[in-house]
Parts: sequence; structure tokens; C-alpha cells
Amino acid sequence: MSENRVQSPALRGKIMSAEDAAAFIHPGDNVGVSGFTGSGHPKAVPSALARRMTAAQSAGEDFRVGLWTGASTAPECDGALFKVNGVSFRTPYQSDPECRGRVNGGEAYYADAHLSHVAQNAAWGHYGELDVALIEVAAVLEDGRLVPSTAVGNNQTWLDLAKRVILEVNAAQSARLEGMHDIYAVGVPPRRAPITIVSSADRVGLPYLRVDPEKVVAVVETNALDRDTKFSEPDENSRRIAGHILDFLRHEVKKGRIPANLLPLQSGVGNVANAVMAGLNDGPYENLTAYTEVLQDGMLDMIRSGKLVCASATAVSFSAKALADFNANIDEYRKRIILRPQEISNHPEVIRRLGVISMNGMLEADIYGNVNSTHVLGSRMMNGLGGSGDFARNAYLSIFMTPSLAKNGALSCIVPMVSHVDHTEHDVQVLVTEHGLADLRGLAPRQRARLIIEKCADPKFRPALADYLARAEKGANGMQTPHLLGEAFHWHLRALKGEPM
Ligand code: 0RQ
Repeated sequence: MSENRVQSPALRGKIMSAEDAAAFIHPGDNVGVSGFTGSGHPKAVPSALARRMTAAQSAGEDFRVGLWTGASTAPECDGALFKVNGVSFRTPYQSDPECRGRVNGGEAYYADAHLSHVAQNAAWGHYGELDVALIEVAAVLEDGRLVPSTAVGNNQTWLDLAKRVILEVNAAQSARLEGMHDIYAVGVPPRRAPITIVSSADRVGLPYLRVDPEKVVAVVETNALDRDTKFSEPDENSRRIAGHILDFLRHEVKKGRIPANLLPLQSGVGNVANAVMAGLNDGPYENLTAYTEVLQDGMLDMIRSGKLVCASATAVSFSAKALADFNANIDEYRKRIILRPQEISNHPEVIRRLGVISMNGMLEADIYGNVNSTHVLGSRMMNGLGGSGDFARNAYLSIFMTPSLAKNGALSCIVPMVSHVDHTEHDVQVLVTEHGLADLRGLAPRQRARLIIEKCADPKFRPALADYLARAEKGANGMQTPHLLGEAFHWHLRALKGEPM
């Protein structure tokens, strides 16, 4: 395997075990790893590092690191390190139960950030110095160029900033990924030039990552598949949400506000997003394009059916079945898929230029259209902001969706005031639940509130929301966005006590 996948003689000489490679990571180091939504993460060194941490901890030493990623990784990366309480600081998006537990338990700091901001935050030193980059690649070419894996994320930035580099060369990733990527660096102000992407299919960079071979301290060979991201069959609520969005898009085409093949699509994580893609796949559209962050099964289906002619993203996030199909037909998919650094896949300049249609999940929205995507009942982190803010603020159409109820109907996802704000009313144009779609464009707060209650709230909560609004319109200190401040969080307080809202 080493002959094929590690062709550079200089780097071949640095092949070693995961245990030996992990010894290059020291207590207190900041480690920038590859990985984005369960793909392209390191598969072997994090577990070896976790074993070293456990041994050190048994000897009474504190061995923890700062962990910087692209986005969420997988049980053998985030999971392994957080399980042994080996991470003191984590950024950005995560979705791992071990990580979530440590963050919500106060044992690890978590800096959630817009995914397009992370590379420049790191380059400007806001997270400290990067000691080690631990990056999965599909191959190392003879001249040392790196064939990226199934996620690009912040890899080039980590390779540039790190003092030491550990490469995991994963033989389970298709070697025929070569050519799918487009690596382009935006640089730093004031020398930034326009990013000349004017359609999802445009390429502006090169298909390889670069690394200074002098910095590479270890090369570890692995042979392990990406995470099997499970998607369930769309349930009734997801199908209804998808149906409302499809009706809305049809209406927008009829009005002449968007073309017949729509505008480039961005679809967030989760089952609802996947169901919307399934709905589009069954719909009347042809020649669709995507400028998105992560490609899930739904978009792969659309590429296979020919409906989606081009998809730009930073990573894939597939079920085992979709990953097998992706690998088996990669020469065809390479013609349709471009994987870019997350700074580019989520870049405000490009999203605004292309006029993206952005569709993301949320936990709750309030009657005025502010959206909480991240914090359960105000304080507990669910996953993170991810790219939702990059897209929502800059999209041509920014859509947020959720079932109207959570926790078996005990909680309303439409509340008087959200318990945390990720997307302000100014970034949210359309709200959708299984009951209907509220088109908030051009409306003032009190007009929005009436529409959101009527179209999106579950019928059993509509009277209480309407009553809150009516009393706020009488009792608040102003009529622009009327609130009863002493009462706005009563619904959350009841939920915290385990009572229905
Ligand atoms: O928790 O499984 O413990 O019961 O939240 O809810 O309905 O399964 O929704 O999978 O679509 O995820 C916002 C989390 C929605 C996701 C969020 C509880 C509910 C359940 C999940 P349980 P569902 P989804 C680009 C875009 C931010 C990042 C983003 C997300 C769990 O979409 O992480 O958009 N978004 N990135 O029970 C309390 C409420 C609740 C609630 C749901 N109102 N109060 N709990 N839940 N509503 C991609 C990337 O950035 C990588």
C-alpha cells in the first residue's frame, strides 16, 4: 500500500504507527484535525492519543489538547478524545454526544463560529498557535502534493499554520478522488482579490493540498471508511415541510423571481433537509445546481438521477450505502462534484453573487422571526451554528424549517422569544413547519408575528401565542416589536421544570 499511496520518497521514510505518531502531540498542544460531518477525519491517531492521555492521567498528569476541526468528526476522533476528557477547548461545529456532554458539563470550552470565519480566526491567532496538523489524505504524490480526502474543511490552513504535521493516508478513500477538489486561498486583507466563482461549477484553484515536507513528522497508513451517517426515511412532518417549500419555489418561479431551474441550492444537515432534496428529486425541475456546504445522500440521489448537474461543497456526509455508490461511480461523480475549502464553500461573497437558496434546520423561532439553531432551553449546546449563518445572512432566499413541536409534543418550536439567537429576524426570510410556510419578506415585526402564528405554530399553541401578542401590543413599552419582558421566557421556564410549555 505504501508504494501506491505514499509516492514521495521523503515522506515514505516517515511512515510509522499511530502510537508513534501520537507521541508528537504534547499536553497543552493545539491540534488542527481534518474532518467535516463525519468524513475525512483522522481514523487512527486520535484513538492512539486518547490512550496516551489515559496513561498520563493515571499517572496524575493533566494531558489535554485544544482541538480545531473543519466541523463535526466521528466517534473515533471527537468521540475518542472527549471520552477521556482529553480536550480543553474545541472549535467549531460538533455533533458528538461525548463532546456535547463535556461542553454542557462545563469541562471543555467550545467556541462556536461561522464556518467561513474559522480559517481567518486561526490565521490571525485568535485561537493561539497551532502546534500540530493531523490531516487525512487519499494519497501523497511523488513530488509531495497531497490528494485531499472526502472533506477539505480547513485542511490547507492547518497545514500552513502548524509547526508539525502528521498525515494519515487512508487507503479506504478512493485514489480516484484526485481531481475532484479545488483548493484556493483567499489570503489576508488588504490584498484579497475577488473570488472569481460565478457559477457552482467554476474552478479557481488547484486540486491538491500543499505541505512543507520539512514539517511532516509522521505519516500513518490507515484503511477505514468514513462514518456511516444514518438517514431515516422522510416522516410525515418532513414530507409536509418539503411539500410547502416545493409549493413556494413553484410560486417564486411563476412570479419570475427565480429561474425555472431555480438558483443554486444549499441544504443543511439532518433528515428534514434530506427530505426536501428527495422532494426536489421527484419534482419537475431540471438542471439544478448546488452551492452548499455538505453533500448528503439526498443530493447524491439527485446527481444520479440527472436532476442536479453540479454540486459545490466542502465535504460529503453519506450513509454507508451512498458512500459505496460514490466510490463505485466516482469517475462520473467527479464531473459533477467540486470540494473546496470551507472558507470558499461558505464564502459570503460567492453566496451573495450566486443568489443561493438556503434551507436549514432550527430548534425554535420566535413570533418575530428570530431563530435559535443551537441552544436547547437557552443554555445547553446541541451541535453548533455550522454554516447556517454564512448562508442565511447572504443567501437570496433564506429558509428555516422545523417540525412545529418537539419532545413528543411537549414543546412548541414557535415561542414568544427565542432563548438564544443565532439568526436575527433580519436574516430569516421564510419559516416553515409541517403546518405551513410564512413568507416574511418585506413585513414589519407585528405583521410577521401574525403570519408566523397562523402558518407555522401548532394549532394547540396558536391561542396562547396570539394572546401573548395581543397583550404585548397593549402592555409593552413600544409598538415596534412588542414584548412582555417579565413573561417572554415563561414557556422555557415551564419546560425547564419538565412541564409542557
Ligand atoms: O433531540 O434527538 O435528543 O430528541 O433537537 O431535532 O427534529 O431531529 O432536527 O436533525 O433536523 O436537527 C437545529 C439541531 C435540527 C440542526 C438542528 C431537539 C429534538 C432532537 C434534533 P433528541 P430534529 P434535525 C449546514 C447547516 C445547526 C447547524 C446548521 C442543526 C434534536 O439542523 O444542528 O444548520 N443546525 N448547519 O428533540 C428543545 C426545541 C427543539 C429541541 C428540536 N425547540 N427545544 N429541543 N429539539 N427542537 C451544515 C453544517 O453546518 C455542518
